[in-house]
Amino acid sequence: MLEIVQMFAERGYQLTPEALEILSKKDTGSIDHLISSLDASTVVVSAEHVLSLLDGEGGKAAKNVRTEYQMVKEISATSCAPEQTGSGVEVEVLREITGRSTCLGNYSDFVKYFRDRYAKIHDLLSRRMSSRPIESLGAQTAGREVSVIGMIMDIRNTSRARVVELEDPTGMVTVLFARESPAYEDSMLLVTDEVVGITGTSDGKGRIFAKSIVWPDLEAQPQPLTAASGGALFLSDLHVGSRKFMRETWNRFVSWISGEDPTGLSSNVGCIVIAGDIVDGIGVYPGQEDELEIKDIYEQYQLAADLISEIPSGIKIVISPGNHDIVRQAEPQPALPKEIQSLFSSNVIFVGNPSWITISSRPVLIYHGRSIDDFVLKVPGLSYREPELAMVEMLRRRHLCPIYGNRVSVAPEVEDHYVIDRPPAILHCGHVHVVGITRYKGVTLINSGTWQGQTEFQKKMNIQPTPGIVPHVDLSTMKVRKLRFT
Ligand code: D5M
Ligand code: FE
Ligand code: ZN
Repeated sequence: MLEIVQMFAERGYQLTPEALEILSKKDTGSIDHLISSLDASTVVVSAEHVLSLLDGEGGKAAKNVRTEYQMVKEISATSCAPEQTGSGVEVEVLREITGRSTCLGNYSDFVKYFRDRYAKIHDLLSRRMSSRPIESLGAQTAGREVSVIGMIMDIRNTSRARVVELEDPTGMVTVLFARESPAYEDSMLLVTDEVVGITGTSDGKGRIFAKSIVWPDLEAQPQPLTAASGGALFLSDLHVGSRKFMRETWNRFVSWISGEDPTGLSSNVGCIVIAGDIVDGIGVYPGQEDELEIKDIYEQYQLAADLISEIPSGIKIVISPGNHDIVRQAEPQPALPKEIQSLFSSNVIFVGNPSWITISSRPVLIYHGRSIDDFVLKVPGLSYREPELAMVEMLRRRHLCPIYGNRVSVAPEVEDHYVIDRPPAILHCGHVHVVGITRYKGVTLINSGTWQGQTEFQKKMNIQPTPGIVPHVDLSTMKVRKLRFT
């Protein structure tokens, strides 16, 4: 027992008695493995930590991302046993932008937007570290260890260091990550416009030699005690109207959800969330015209409404928009317009992008996921093949779209709607057309793939979609299954 406590203490962790109890039954090798997968921000290792990490044994380790993986079994839609029966789950919309947009795009809007982002994330970071205002880094701090919280204004590389300009409401400081310093590798993960904490040695002349970075991150979430029941399905990127929309695969899904399902799993589904790109739209990318089966966007929505009406009407359906939908491109995007909504049946609930809802009391954060394009471009180790790892980066930063002014155009609302101020039970994205599922700090991350085969455009971009796979979440156990309809 003492040996185990020592193994953790040597690496800077404390153990709760419950965690020690569980670990006392494990061999040294697996304990060692567990320690190495702990998040650096953890101080006290609890039983929940240990259980969630043991749960992830056999998972893969990402290059730059410390995540907790849960192996998700891939099973065919006809070979799984139901956990329970009974649908009728409650769906509630908590927060979304529709009708509340305040942005005019003035200079003062940008100032307010970034101030709000800073204030919100500063609050989250302040729970994990104490910091001082940048303006207080005068000559008297020379040679002393200091901590500050700031927004990353610029990142550049020199032959010897990564150089970051950090700003808070009181001033700017230059942070240096020397190539040989332990924080150098972590500094590769920094992106512009995110808010982080930095600890290092001040030179008293406006520079800090960094020792460590603190991200706002999530605390590991224990499994919530609230009882939830039923099942939910997560879909996105139907791209109705595209020649590549997979009608037969959809028909198989509709048959299954309508009860042609010997296992009965479908009968507990009470809610289906669709996270954007309902239709293919028009003029979204060069040469799209040639790939459209339906060239009128209203007709595309009419067909989408017909296809969705094939789902039994007792199931609640939540639709949020994406970049192919008929709403403003700047995010946050409002819900689909009323004239489009009127095409759909009454079991459909329309929300903006992003949105917070609850399904059977589980908080769900829905975001189409355009920022994944920027993450993949800027953070080493991320790719379109594993969109769930980019989603982990959202949680680590407590922000859905930290990088400002790249591919995603975010409107400067007075409030930053992209801050993840509390942990969702589920973060649901799409956009990438690749199914990706993982668990991070107790949050279930789902990227729900697509119903569109590979387009010529995606072929050129080397994007290999995984269409016709539906993630199913059992809301009582939070177990995720992938149902394959191809
Ligand atoms: O996005 C479908 C996929 O295509 C998704 O992985 C992003 C990728 N994509 C979209 N636009 C671009 C550009 N301009 N360059 C590179 N990759 C891109 P969807 O939103 O469904 O079209
Ligand atoms: Fe899409
Ligand atoms: Zn998209």
